[in-house]
Amino acid sequence: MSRVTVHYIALLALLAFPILAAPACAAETAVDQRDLEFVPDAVTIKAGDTVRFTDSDHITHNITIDNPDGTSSDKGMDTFGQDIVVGFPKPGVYHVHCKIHPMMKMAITVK
Ligand SMILES: [Cu+2]
Repeated sequence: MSRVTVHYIALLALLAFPILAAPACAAETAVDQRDLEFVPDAVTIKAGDTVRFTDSDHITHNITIDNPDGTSSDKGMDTFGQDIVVGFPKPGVYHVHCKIHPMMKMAITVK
C-alpha cells in the first residue's frame, strides 16, 4: 500500500467519524405552558433528546430545571409564542418549575 493510499484511508476515517459519533436518533418532545400549567406535567425521554417548551399563555413564564445532582438551571423567561429548547444528555429525573408561578411544575424522566 502506498503512502498516499494510507493517507487517503486515514482522511476517509476522519470524515466518517462525526457520522458514527452522532446520536442514533435524538427526538424532541413538546411541552406546552398553557392555563398556568405544564402540559403534559410528566414526560419520559431518552438521554440526548430535547424538550421544546412553548408558551401558549398571553403572559410570561419561566423555565427552571432542578437537576438530579441538586443543581438548578434557569433557562430564562418564556413569552407568548416563544419556544425554549432544552437538551437532556444525562439520565435522571429533572423537576421543572416556573419561578413566576410556583404552582407550575412538571417532571422529566430521562432514561
Ligand atoms: Cu409561569
